[in-house]
Amino acid sequence: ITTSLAKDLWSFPPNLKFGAASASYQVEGGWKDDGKGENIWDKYVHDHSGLIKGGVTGDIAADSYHRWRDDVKVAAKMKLQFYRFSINWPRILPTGFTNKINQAGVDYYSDLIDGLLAEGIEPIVTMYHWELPVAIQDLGGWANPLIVEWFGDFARVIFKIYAERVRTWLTFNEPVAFCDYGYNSGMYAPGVQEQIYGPYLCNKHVLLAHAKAYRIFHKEFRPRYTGKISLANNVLWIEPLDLSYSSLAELGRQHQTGRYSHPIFSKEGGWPPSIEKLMEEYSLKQGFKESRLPKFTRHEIEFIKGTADFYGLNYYTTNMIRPAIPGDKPGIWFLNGSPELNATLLKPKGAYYGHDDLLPVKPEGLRKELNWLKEQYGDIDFFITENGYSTTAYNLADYERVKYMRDHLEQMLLSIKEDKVSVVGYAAWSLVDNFEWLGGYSTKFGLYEIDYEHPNRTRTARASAHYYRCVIEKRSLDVPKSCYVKNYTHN
Ligand code: GBH
Repeated sequence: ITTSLAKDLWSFPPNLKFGAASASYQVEGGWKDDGKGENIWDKYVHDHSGLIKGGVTGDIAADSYHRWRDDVKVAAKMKLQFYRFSINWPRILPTGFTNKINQAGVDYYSDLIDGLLAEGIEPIVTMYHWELPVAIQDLGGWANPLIVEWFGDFARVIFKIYAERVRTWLTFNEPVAFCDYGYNSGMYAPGVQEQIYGPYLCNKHVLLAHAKAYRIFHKEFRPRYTGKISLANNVLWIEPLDLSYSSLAELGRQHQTGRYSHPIFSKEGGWPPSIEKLMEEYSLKQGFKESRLPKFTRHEIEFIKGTADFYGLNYYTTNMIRPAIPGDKPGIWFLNGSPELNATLLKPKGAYYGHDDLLPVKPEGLRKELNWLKEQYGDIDFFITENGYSTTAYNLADYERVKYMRDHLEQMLLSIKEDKVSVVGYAAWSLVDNFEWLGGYSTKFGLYEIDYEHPNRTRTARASAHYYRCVIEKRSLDVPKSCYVKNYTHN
């Protein structure tokens, strides 16, 4: 394989769009303004402030609920082609259900969408980036099969209001993260610690809810408005620590990524066969009468299969895998492994790190992941819905982030040019600094820095914002040296 690209191949294909992403709880604030209902993150953070670094909350965050015009302004300054943001479910439906629609919430996203369109920036909407209405969690949340209908109802409401102006939709952000962290380790909202069924019920219901929304969109809205819809999967690239573990690594990928991809993107549909077999054997061995991985009916398999117009992926990192040895504590994905696989995940050698030591930087993993996905699911369009680097302190000279972006864009170009993978979008995570879940405000992912001491939450360009604008303007990785240095002129 070619690992570095000849200069004349450094241009980006014209159909590839550049943008940035955010999520409602992480930036909006205004957590109880103007009739908004409570979501599970509002509650989780208020109830367990000890779990969040610095004891902070998302009550104000970047205050995008009031300062969305500043977000549009910085997106325009960077010449972004799209801005991916998410809709806070109970801001639109305060009870979680369709009995009550909160007009102020409707207007908020409507204004944001119009503001973006006025600048020629495409709005891309994530319908769920973890902001479940508390009332629905009280009924079991993602463990309750009725959520499929409830999410479908919510989807229909927002399609009705916004589908004329929004042409790219993502149902879910990283279901593997909110199912495993929310219903397994319980480190994320809603904080359910249940390793037996929780993450697998969530897995199945999310897939059905995704398919439900896809089918509503295609049947009731797409004929009038056109548009595309998919989901944003978290993809962790997994390498065998030793070549003899390569089939274990493959099983790991199927467990991490395949469970949320195979049912939608494969020709045959349903769970990845290797995982179905593994879960059945393991469950019987544990004394259960059947697999803990809930079965799909024939009808459900068909219902889910083929419900995506492209593949959305959030790529951050790569891990190594090896069989568990005595003393390992297999946990869940991203932490250290999985008990079902009897395997352990390790940090790769030779990686560099941002502030978040859970995310070792391995740009080559992006290319390997894209190749693997293409091999598994065919020659479809791929949209990189997140990719980003964390820094710690207030610091505008974020040259490591510039390097991170450059290195990942290079791997993306290699995929496109050498491996002939169709990549149609790249979203930098994130537009501005935001509430980094358990990391609070100590972990910073923004291209623009937020001044949390200032009531206006002033947005200031980092070096990476300047670099990204250069790349977007030139549509090439080959940018002048001046693009690599800090520049405040567009601030
Ligand atoms: C993305 O997840 C999210 O979509 C986004 O909201 C987030 O801001 C971004 O990454 C940066 O983290 O402290 O042990 O709970 C990426 C996958 C999974 C990485 C959960 C961090 C949490 C570690 N993330 N993991 S822990």
